Amino acid sequence: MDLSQLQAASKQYPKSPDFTPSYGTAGFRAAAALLPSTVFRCGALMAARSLKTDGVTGLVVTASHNPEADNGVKLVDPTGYMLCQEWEVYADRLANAVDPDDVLAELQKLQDSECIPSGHAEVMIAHDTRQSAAELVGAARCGVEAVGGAAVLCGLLTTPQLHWMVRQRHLGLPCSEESYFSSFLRAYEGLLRGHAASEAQVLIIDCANGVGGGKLQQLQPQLAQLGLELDLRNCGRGVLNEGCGADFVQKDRQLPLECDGVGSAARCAGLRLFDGDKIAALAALFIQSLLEGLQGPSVQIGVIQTAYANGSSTQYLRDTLGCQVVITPTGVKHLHEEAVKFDIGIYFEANGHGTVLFSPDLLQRLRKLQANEPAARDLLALADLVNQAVGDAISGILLVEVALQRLNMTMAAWGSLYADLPSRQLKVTVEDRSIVTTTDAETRAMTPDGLQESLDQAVQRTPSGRAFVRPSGTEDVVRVYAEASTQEGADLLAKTVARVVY
Ligand code: 16G
Repeated sequence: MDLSQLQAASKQYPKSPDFTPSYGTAGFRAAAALLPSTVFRCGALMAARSLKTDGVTGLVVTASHNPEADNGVKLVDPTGYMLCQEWEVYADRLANAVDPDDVLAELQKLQDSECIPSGHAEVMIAHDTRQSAAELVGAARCGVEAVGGAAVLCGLLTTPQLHWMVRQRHLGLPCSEESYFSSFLRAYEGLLRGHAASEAQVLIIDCANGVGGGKLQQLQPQLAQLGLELDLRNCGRGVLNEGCGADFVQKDRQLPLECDGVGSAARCAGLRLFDGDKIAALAALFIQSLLEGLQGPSVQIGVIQTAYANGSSTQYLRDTLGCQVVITPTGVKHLHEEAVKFDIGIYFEANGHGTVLFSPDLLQRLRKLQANEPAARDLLALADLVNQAVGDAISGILLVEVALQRLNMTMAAWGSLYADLPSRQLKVTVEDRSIVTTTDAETRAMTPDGLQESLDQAVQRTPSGRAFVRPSGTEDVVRVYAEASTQEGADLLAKTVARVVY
């Protein structure tokens, strides 16, 4: 790695002295104005990672569901997965280096401890629709180039699109946006051939005024030809994530803007919440139905959830479907890590983040069988339909469509696979969220002293009660989750726990 230009370039992106960025659930997030130094350094880091792995890495400038004024950066390994967790420590150290000398010293340390070879580094960079994107993409590019790497500017993309493209590069497969769309469409069409509903399906989608809206517009005509009409709301006129978006709908349990007057027969996210847990249940049911047609040894399905998963969904998956269920801490990286241990790993957080992963061994077996077994063909198409790099809302929508049509299932039938236990989420603003630490996949609080005991007492008083607290990884708050046999019980439990935290 050529570090000769680093200090000079780093001077253009000074870190404000009070800013102590921390690598959170999925990268760095903060008020956009604070981030140029962080993003510059992440550019340099991902160039180093590219050299270390001899592969192309990725970087996305986005703060997902945060407000427009925030921004952030997500880092992608050459496999298309998130940056490996061992390197998060380097990201933290670099982001907190006080000045250009310190940045150089940190990168030198990294170079030595990881034995970074010299060679050609390449980093693919994308961004969402936030106004601060241009400046931060410039900082990322400068960071890559400051250590002699090449930045490939991929423009406006969803995060999962960039993950997918990086993975395709790694596999030596076509990696353009066009191939992203065409591969999903091909798989979608294949799975519904001979099984499609007789009438066109209309789907209302809340695009949260973000990057996904434009992408769905690009898919709209081809999907309409395949019998799926997208009716896009919050598609760019309003403010990003304000009164809309999955996070808003799931946490606040409110209909998003532009969705008033949607008839109760219409299907859209928001009228009745079909959350990540419901998607996991549907995916597991659908996959089990496909596996019935497959000859040979049984296929191990694992469903990975977090503590936010509704208790009824876990019970349904375990007891009714007989799936193995694993609970991990919040954040896709944790679920993903467990999902790869199964032949088919289904992971969805309650907030909808998630995907279905097929193991390389299973894919190989399916490829051998596909000439004679329609079930193998279907499962292979499913692996193409569902983004294998990372959770992807666009691909998730298509998965749900296919599953409902293939299972011949109405929304009502899907909704009543199991009845959710009433739940409530609250967030508590505290001076320092890091005083709350947790264990057992975030289900128990370790600190501050006495918190877990008070929580246990409140839970014991609540029929079918369950509650936990955790520090958010994306906002300066502590989150509270409670569930109970009645809504009043869940509300009361959440309030009681919030008071204890406060
Ligand atoms: C990020 C994570 C998501 C997690 C959420 C939790 C990714 C791609 N995204 O959006 O998995 O559920 O943060 O946010 O990993 P919180 O820590 O603020 O509750």
